[in-house]
Amino acid sequence: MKRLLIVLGTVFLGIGIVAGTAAWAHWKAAEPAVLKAVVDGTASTPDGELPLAKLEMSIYPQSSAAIPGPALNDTFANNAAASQGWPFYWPSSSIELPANSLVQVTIHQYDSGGTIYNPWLAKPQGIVEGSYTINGKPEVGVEPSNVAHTFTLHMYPEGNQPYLFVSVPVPAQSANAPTDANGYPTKPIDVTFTFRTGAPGTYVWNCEFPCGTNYVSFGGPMSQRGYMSGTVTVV
Ligand SMILES: [Cu+2]
Repeated sequence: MKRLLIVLGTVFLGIGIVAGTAAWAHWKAAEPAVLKAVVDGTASTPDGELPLAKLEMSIYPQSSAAIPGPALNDTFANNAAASQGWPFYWPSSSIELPANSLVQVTIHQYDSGGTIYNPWLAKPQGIVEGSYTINGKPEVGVEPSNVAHTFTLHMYPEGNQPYLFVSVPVPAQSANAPTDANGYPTKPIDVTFTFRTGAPGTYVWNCEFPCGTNYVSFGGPMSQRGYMSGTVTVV
């Protein structure tokens, strides 16, 4: 009986330490400032005239003197990001969009890439038809072997929110693209796309290209809010 109590005590202590560490890590990893899509006129749609909001983001292969990267209140993540060169979305992974609007996103892409596991994600999904362009040219997708990252916006596994799913691939910079003093390609690849928001809701987004570390390259930046995942609030 005494031994059983000791075993149980040890198990509960272990659970307590794990839960405590998770709560601590969550509290430390405070979200960056919210990046808001700004309404800039209207656009005509099959549903009539809707507000047109615009949002710009960049993707960098690693931080530099010019672009410090996500400043998380998390020394472990910051150190790993610096030593392993984590890529990140910039200037924020916390996004706010207006409800019942068209949202035009432009991503300035500076990172290299490779082959994505699921070729379905090398094509844009859930966007206004024909709105996907690369450097201003209409495209239907990216070669699955030439993807750098994706911006994949989706729902929590709950049924009480307006449906919203958007996934867009961004192509890789070529390995021999000329770079600047910060080590970034001198010219970004600009990807634009437009999608429609519905009623207010809270969503998450993440990258679906294996750009991280550890198991199937889905660790590190891939599992860290602020780098390759974040939140989307439709208000
Ligand atoms: Cu990525």
